Amino acid sequence: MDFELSEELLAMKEAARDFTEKEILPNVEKWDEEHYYPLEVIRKMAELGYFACPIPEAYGGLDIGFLAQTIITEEVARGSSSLRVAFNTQCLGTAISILRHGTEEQKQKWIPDLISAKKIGCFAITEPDSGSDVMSMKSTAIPDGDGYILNGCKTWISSAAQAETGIVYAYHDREKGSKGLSAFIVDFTSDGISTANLDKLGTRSSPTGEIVFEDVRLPADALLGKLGDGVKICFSSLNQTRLSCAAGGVGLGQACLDTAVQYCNEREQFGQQVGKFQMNQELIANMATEIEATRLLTYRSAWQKDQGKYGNILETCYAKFLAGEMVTRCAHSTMKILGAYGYSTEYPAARYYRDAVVYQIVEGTVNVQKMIIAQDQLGYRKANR
Ligand code: GRA
Repeated sequence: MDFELSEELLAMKEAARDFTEKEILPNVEKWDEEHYYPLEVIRKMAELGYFACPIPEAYGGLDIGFLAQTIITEEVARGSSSLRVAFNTQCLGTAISILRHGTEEQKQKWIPDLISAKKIGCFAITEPDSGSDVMSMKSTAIPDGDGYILNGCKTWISSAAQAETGIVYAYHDREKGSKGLSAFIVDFTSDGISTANLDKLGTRSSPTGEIVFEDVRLPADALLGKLGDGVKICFSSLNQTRLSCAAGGVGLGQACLDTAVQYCNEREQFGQQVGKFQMNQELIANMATEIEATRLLTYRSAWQKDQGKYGNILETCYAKFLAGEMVTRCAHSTMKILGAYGYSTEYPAARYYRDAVVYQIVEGTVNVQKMIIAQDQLGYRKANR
């Protein structure tokens, strides 16, 4: 067992931190205020290979693994939790699924464009009446001639309105239950696709939207995997995207702690720095410990994936669950320490507070993570597959 990051990983972490300080932090508040999606920065991240870490060189990747990408994700999220989402739209929720389930032609066609951010991607699972209950989705992609006709509505999809391609989950045959769900790689320039942006409390530099598919004709080669592989691909994909959520939570939690520590050392009340008060020290100690615990769980999940254990649902849920709880507590603690300054827009604490909550919701709510973990422990249903 070795808890030290290699020299290469430490150098990568440092480089990602520099990138965040130079390219993200100077503008992050303005982007957030204006709900601006900094595509030019996402493309720079792509140029640096941020979305290419776990992808083989044959498809334009760096082949340096999930742990490397996790460490970079953490550093990016420390500057902007919004930009963390691009790791999922360009790689973990899209390119990785195509890598694992696609044909050689599909891999060549889509993966290089996604990880280089030449094409913005998305993955569409959630629907207006189907959130945690994935299997209740209503979208259909009915076989027709040598292709499929896609109909349905997806919502809360990251970069829906910006996406040029996406993986869409739909029933090709509802009668077949879980065997009737399939995954499709959809070209978003196809006729019959309309999108709309949705407003939200936080993560405002990462657009989220709704997609309506109306009689969209999909070619035969849109099918990812085999007919009926949708469930397998979907749950496996969620197990990769949850890793980026955990890493994002760690990065944002660290940002909360950094801000709180700096303030504790600057602000004086009752004749001393506010860090000298034990009640603030308790908050700092709790934050530091919970961040470190989540970081270790997150790195372990990434490391397992680097050993080929893509099905480590339990360990990824541990990390994602704790990240959601930890980051909301950290954001709240920072708000308490900064008081009115936390509530103002003068410090980033208010943005952290708004951005933190989503980690309890996306990629499977805290309750879904707890359900998966508890059912595994109780012996009802093994999480790992
Ligand atoms: O036995 P069967 O034939 O009925 O099949 C079941 C099961 O065997 C069926 O799926 C099969 N299955 C799998 N097959 C292969 C389940 N897992 C796997 C797998 N890994 N590989 C249904 O399974 P089930 O366990 O009976 O499902 P359920 O009870 O209906 O639901 C389980 C659960 C609630 C955990 C699941 O639906 C779930 O994870 N829900 C959460 C959905 C979620 O995470 N949504 C996130 C959407 S994406 C998003 O938030 C984007 C944000 C972007 C960003 O910020 O990154």
